[in-house]
Amino acid sequence: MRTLVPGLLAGALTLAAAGAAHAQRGDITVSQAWTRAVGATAPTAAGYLTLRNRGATPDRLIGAATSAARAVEIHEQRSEDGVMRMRPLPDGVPVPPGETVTLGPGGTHLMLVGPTRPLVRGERVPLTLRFERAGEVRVELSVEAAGARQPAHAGH
Ligand SMILES: [Cu+2]
Repeated sequence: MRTLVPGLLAGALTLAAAGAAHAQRGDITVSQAWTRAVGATAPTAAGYLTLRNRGATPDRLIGAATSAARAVEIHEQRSEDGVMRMRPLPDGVPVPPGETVTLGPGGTHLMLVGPTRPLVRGERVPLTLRFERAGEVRVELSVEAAGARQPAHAGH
């Protein structure tokens, strides 16, 4: 994944409306929010995004919700004895000051449990993230192809 020039990122965020693939609230910015297309009967869908803490105080992603799924859990995924396993992260995801944390394939991710409808490639799925300090941040997951390994607009 290419890295955005900080100045350009700040400019882009100023223009971003609430509910876009980029969002900002307080010291927290959210970008590269995406998921994959799934059918109506899929038990789960994964959500990925990049979190940045521009402030001087630690924050933490503690929850999320979307109308497109029954629940959203925060999972970590790791290989144990050669087997990939997922488990919920009850304490959420720390976002230390000045750092960027990426939730992506093969690692920490959001798990949309029980999608309430098909997720169609090209659409955007509203998602509300809840942070310990920054509060609620509304963003949209862009729905990529079923086998996508990264968002189509990575590098914008
Ligand atoms: Cu999971």
